[in-house]
Amino acid sequence: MSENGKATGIATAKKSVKTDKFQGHDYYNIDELLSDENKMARDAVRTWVKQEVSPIIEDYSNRAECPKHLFKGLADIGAFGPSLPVEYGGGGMDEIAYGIIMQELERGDSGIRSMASVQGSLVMYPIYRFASEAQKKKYLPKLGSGEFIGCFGLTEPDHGSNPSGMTTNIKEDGDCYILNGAKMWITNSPVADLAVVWAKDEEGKIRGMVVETGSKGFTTPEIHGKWSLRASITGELVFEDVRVPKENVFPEVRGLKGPLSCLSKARYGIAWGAIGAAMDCYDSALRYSLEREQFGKPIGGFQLTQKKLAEMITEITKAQLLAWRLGTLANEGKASPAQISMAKRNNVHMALEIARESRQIHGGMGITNEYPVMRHMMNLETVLTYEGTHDIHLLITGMDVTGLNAFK
Ligand code: TGC
Ligand code: FAD
Repeated sequence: MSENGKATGIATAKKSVKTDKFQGHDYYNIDELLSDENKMARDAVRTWVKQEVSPIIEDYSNRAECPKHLFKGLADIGAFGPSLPVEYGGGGMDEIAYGIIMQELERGDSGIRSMASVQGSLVMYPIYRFASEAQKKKYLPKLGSGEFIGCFGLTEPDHGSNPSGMTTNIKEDGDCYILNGAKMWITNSPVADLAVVWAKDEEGKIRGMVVETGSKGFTTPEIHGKWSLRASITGELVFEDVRVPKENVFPEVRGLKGPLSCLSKARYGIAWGAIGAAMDCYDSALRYSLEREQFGKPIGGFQLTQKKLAEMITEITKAQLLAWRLGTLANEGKASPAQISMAKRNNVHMALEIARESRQIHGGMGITNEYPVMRHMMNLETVLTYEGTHDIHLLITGMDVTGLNAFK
């Protein structure tokens, strides 16, 4: 059943595969649990993705180029910090609206959702939560409007899953700190105006700070050769004696809980986002299975194809319910980091499995860019790893239920 409760009419769909014919899938009438504002946000972003993302994404992805012009459009549709207060550049909506916006963006492409996740949850959120009032006023409106692009530097070449081992450091020097070190795999760094950077102070405590990319000694080389998230730009952050004004360092927060609280916000968005990629793969497979004939009938009429489709919609429905419940907990300020980990892990893995099954239903055509499936599949390999790997999230759940730490 489609989201508006009508029969899908997919069987009568035209042959042109380039037009974006996506429609949402809502087998359990979850729409009834959404507010009017949630549905309006969803529909507006879906329309924007159909108009601005779908027509260009295969081409940009093929060329491994970031569609930078979309930053402004993302700002205009309110994709940067949807649940942050309006006076701080956000959208003033609830957490479910934030989630559903990420779902629609990732339906278009995980890299487009990444543009919004980083800007809203990993750059605006820490500035909103941890920076001085003067810093909030200086940066948040321009980040919310897309005038400034931000990036988030936690991962280092030798410290990915274990960020507490970071070696990037600051040393006090008059009215500045001197920043040295390097960050790796940083989404948007080559196009960023500023970076939220996490580094150890002289006491070995992790501190957060805003570093402007024009600063002397600060470079952001691009990482090339990615087979995944090709429409998203990724780079390094290299700091060689960079002078960071003291007012740019977040005054109160110390320790890993600073960056990890930002990750909770972004992981929550990914738990929703992955459903978008899964729905697109399912939608494409369902339509293809009704159009493609072998042995004299549509392949959707064979039991083995129906098994794949039935399992896909079952898994999507379970993931939707998980995300919706997590959203209601988040609205009440009660979503725990471990609950967020479970949803991120489950939903991304679910989406990747669906992409693989969908690729099979498309046969040989499934490996081409005539269909979105292989692009989603390759993207989801990154999504499975960033913001905490699949196994790290399993260990977070394991620790939560046993009380025993199996990381170390
Ligand atoms: P641990 O001792 O467990 O925790 C240190 C402190 O942090 C607190 N905490 C959290 N706080 C808020 N939110 C969370 N999710 C939190 N998780 C833990 C914790 O209570 C403790 O507080 P306190 O007061 O006692 O100091 O730290 P650990 O060193 O043992 O590490 C735990 C571990 C492995 C789970 C953590 O380091 C981890 O999550 N590792 C994965 C790293 C990761 O996710 N990196 C992501 C980099 S950013 C990214 O990928 C962006 S992609 C962007 C895009 O394009 O979309
Ligand atoms: P490692 O930590 O080296 O892990 C390798 C393998 O070992 C994994 O399978 C992992 O699960 C496993 N492993 C590690 N520790 C354990 C353990 N204790 N027990 C069992 N298994 C373990 N980071 C940022 O800070 N900002 C960004 O904007 C950003 N964007 C990214 C964009 C892309 C395209 C990619 C690919 C990554 C990005 N990252 C970013 C980094 C990302 O968060 C890390 O890649 C991720 O946290 C994993 O770190 P790693 O790659 O060093 O892998």
